[in-house]
Order: sequence, then C-alpha cells, then structure tokens
Amino acid sequence: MQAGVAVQLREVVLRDKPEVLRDASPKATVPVLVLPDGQVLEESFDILQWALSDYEQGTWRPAEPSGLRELIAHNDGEFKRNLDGYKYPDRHLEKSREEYRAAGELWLAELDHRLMLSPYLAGAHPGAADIAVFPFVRQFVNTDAEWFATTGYRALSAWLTAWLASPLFISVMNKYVPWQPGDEPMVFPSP
Ligand SMILES: N[C@@H](CCC(=O)N[C@@H](CS)C(=O)NCC(=O)O)C(=O)O
Repeated sequence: MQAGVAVQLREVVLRDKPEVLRDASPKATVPVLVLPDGQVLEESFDILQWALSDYEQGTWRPAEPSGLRELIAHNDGEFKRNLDGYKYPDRHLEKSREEYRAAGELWLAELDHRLMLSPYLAGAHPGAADIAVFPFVRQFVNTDAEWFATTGYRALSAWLTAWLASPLFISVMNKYVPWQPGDEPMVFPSP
C-alpha cells in the first residue's frame, strides 16, 4: 500500500490452511507472496524489501543502513520466540511466562533507548524497520497492557501509539473473508 504496489489478497485462517498455501510454501506461515514468475517469498521481510524495491518517492527506504537488518532479524527471531512464550505459555514449557516476559522486556528497553535518540528506528523518518518491528511490540504490549503501563518505556510507548493510530495501520487491519478455491481475485489495495 505504502509502496503503491497491488497484489491479489487471499485471507487465510491459520487453523484451516488452504492446500495451495502449503503447496506454495511448505512451512505455511503467513504472509506468503507468489510472484508472476513463480518465485515464492515466504518471509515478511523479503516481501517488504520486494514491495519497497521500486519505491523512490517520499522518505521510505528498505531497511539497509546501520544494522537495521540485524535489528529486524532479532525482532523476528529471538523477540518473536519470547513473545510466543509469553503469549502462549502452555505451548512453550522451556521457561516460565515471567521468564519469557523478562527476556522480551530486554528488547523493549533497547528499542526504547533507540527511540529516545531518534523518532523512528532508522532515524528521522519512518521506514521499513518501524513497520517490521511495531506489530510484534504491539502483540507483546497487548498480552498484558496493565503490566506494560508499569514499565515506563515512554519513547517506545509514544512510537507505538503513533503507529497504531496511523492511517496506514488502520487501513490494513480490515477484516477479510477467508479465501476459498474459485473465489474472484481480490485486489489489495482495492482500486
Ligand atoms: N519469520 C516469518 C514468521 C511468520 C509467522 O510466524 N507468521 C505466523 C502468524 S503471525 C504464522 O503464520 N504462524 C503459523 C501458524 O500459526 O500455523 C515471517 O516474518 O514471515
């Protein structure tokens, strides 16, 4: 949407994944993007890079400079694992919920520190790093909003609040009807 690229959207219910999703991407996580030449992108970061690769206008840039790739990898990797353990402690028994939360909180503290130094993760302007990271921070915060309110990460909190109120985020949070074989293609963003 931000990059002005249109795709065909197929909404998936994770507990009832369509066969074509598994065929395209055996690991069957979402999102998955199938390109016209048959290439399959099955990591959200790769999709982000693809969408922004031709995007010249404005100030958005792919997350290349100054360690942002590592920042996103940490967010998608270790932080996501701690998020899952905190959110679904019954499925992640290696550590207690509090231990997962404490490990995840270290990442919140680091992001808060960065955001005290600049308004966005890449510096003065919003970019790919922000949108790659904030949805997982949102999930972590929402797992126990009362606890988060006691932590005092003010820069992080202001950054998150601004992204949650952004027209970009609001516009992609629409509910869609799950895709079924034979459905008319749905173009996103709608023309
Ligand atoms: N590293 C992957 C992670 C994708 C991922 O884990 N997506 C979750 C939903 S947020 C999923 O599809 N889980 C599969 C499942 O629950 O069966 C990416 O960034 O695309």
